[in-house]
Formats: sequence, C-alpha cells, structure tokens
Amino acid sequence: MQRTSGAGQDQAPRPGSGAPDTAALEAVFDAAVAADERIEPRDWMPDAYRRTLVRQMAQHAHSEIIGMQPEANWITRAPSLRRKAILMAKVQDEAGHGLYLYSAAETLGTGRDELLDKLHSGRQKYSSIFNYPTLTWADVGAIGWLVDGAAITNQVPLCRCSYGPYARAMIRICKEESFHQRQGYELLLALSRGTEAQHAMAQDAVNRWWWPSLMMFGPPDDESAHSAQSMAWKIKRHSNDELRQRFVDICVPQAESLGLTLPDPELTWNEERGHYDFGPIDWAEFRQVLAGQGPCNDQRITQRRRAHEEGSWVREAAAAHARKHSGVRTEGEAAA
Ligand code: BYC
Repeated sequence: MQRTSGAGQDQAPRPGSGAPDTAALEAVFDAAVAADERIEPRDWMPDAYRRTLVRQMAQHAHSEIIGMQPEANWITRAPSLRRKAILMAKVQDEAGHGLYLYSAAETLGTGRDELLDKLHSGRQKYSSIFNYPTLTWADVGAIGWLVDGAAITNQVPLCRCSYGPYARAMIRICKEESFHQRQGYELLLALSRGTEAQHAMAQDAVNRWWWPSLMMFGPPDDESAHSAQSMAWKIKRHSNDELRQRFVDICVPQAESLGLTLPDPELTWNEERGHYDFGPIDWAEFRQVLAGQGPCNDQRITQRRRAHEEGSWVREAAAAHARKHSGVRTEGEAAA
C-alpha cells in the first residue's frame, strides 16, 4: 500500500469508499518508521504523532526566537567590532532557525499565528534555559559553549528524526549551532587566558550556566512523559538522561582545556560505567522555571509580545505585497 495519499492527511479514507482503513494505514506508517524511512507531510500519520511533532517543533521554534533575547542584550556592549559582528550573526542565525522550524511545523497544518499565539498566552513552552539573565559579557561565551553545546548534543540525533521536514531543518541548524558553540568556546578561552578579572568573569559565567544547561535535556527519564512514545516513533533517538550524560562527558575535558572548572564537586570519572558521574540536579528549580517563576520569565515573554506587536506593520506590508503580486486587491487598494 502507498504511504502517500496524494490528498494529504486531512482527507481521511471513508468507510466503504474503497480507501484503506485506519488499521491498514497505521501498519504502513509503522513499517515506514521501523524501516527508518522518512514520514512526509502528505503521508498518513497517527493524530498523536502529528500532535507530538507540533508540540516539540513549536517549543523548539519558540526557544530559538526567545533565545535571541539574552544574547541580544550584549550586542551594543560587545568589546570589539569583531565580537559585535560575530554576535549579531549568531543572533540572526537564531531567528533563521525559528523560521525553518515554524515552516516545518506548518507542514503539519498548524499555522504560525496559532503557534505564536500559544507562546504569547503561555500555552506552549520554550526552553527553560532562556529564563536566566546574561549578567556579564562572559555569559555570551558561556551560552555559546554550554547552551549551544547542549543544543547540538540534543539536536544532532534530530537530523535522523522520522519526520522529514524536521530532520532536514535540523541539518542546517546543527551546522550553524556548531559555529555558535565554537565562538563561545573561543570567547571563553580568550577571557580565561586574559587578566585575573577576565578569568574570574569567565569562571563565574560557567558557574551560573552549568546546571541550567544540564536541565535543557528535560526531566529525568523516569519522569519524562513523552520520551518512550517519541522514541518508539523515532522522533527522539535517545533519552533525556542519555543525552545529558553525553554532554557531561564532552564538557569535562573541554573545561580542562579552557582552564576553567565545572561547579560540581561530585564530578568524577567512573571507570566501570565509562562515563563521568555528576551531582544531583535541582529539579525543583527546573519545575519552578517551567511554571513561569524563573528569574526572567516575565521579562522574556513581555519583550516577545512587544516585539510581535511592533512588528505588525511588517506582517501587514508583506501580506499587501503578496496580495499585489497575486493580483487580488482589497477594496481599499482597488479604490486607491
Ligand atoms: N525547558 O516528556 P519530556 C537552542 C517540557 S534552542 C522547557 O521529556 P520531550 C538555542 C516538555 O516540553 C533549545 N520545557 O518532553 C536557541 C514537556 O512539557 P509539555 C531548544 C521542557 O518533548 C537560541 C515536559 O517538560 N531545543 O538550543 O519528550 C540560542 C516533559 O518533558 C524542557 C529543543 O527544543 C526544558 N528544558 O523532551 C542558543 C530541542 N524539558 O510539552 C541555543 C527539541 C522538557 O508536555 N526538543 N520540557 O507541556 C526536544 O528534544 C525535547 O522536546 C526535549 C523534551 C528534550 C526538550
């Protein structure tokens, strides 16, 4: 049986119409996932698969655009023209990532307006990490090294996500995240090798961003509501704890090369496991941030709503431009 209906998911087969029944379509979908094939927008898919993807992709897109705020905070105060140009390019990349991801989510039939509305009204989440403040210039380095580093660890496996448009968007995003991670590392290295005060500023930033970065991977596996199903559908390829461990293992030697320490006295190599052991994560803090009570939740969402309102003229102009080129005019335009 063909996976692609040609008419898209919205046109579900009707009983007695000669079209395949849901059980048969589900079997074809399951076989495609099992064979590591990509599911495409016009393929039949279970409603719950569609909902899960929209939820995750929307949260991911929202994180990219909210994530512009803490870094943009330092654009006007970057210490050199070179640093400023790099930071501006990075922040623009994040906007681009948001656009790829909103577009990918739209292939599932959910409009961008609806997703943004859910973000602005608190009905959809964005990553916990962006509710922490960027207090010093070194935070730009710590975000690049740790936050983008965590993002790459989480997102490289998403390049093999079972949903085609999401997987393809992730390939380009990961290439750019890799540059972001390197710029953060390079920035921290310069500070670490600088004056005593610069070294202390870098260490302070790492101390503040380390634990929130570990929280980016989500709750522990035994409390992760969606992991098992998302892994069965090959949306997620690894569990939250697996990726968190991978990230810790990558960061420890990098911190040594940077000449900085990670703020965890329990961080030790475990020969038997072949991994670093690390101390307990403060999950109460994570839950508090998710509940809207992190240090910057209000600030971030207020700024996002304001940016959306102030950008309304751009959306109107773009819509008018599109209408003009499609030959359809509003009454006002026709009268003018
Ligand atoms: N923050 O069952 P779980 C970036 C929510 S952008 C907030 O494990 P799932 C960057 C989760 O949504 C980084 N919420 O969920 C940008 C769920 O709540 P709902 C963003 C979190 O989906 C700019 C509930 O907790 N990356 O890197 O299986 C500048 C239960 O969790 C968080 C992505 O979005 C969190 N940290 O796994 C620089 C990657 N963790 O939805 C950098 C794509 C969990 O039921 N997303 N929750 O209300 C994913 O890989 C997965 O969605 C997660 C969570 C691993 C995050």
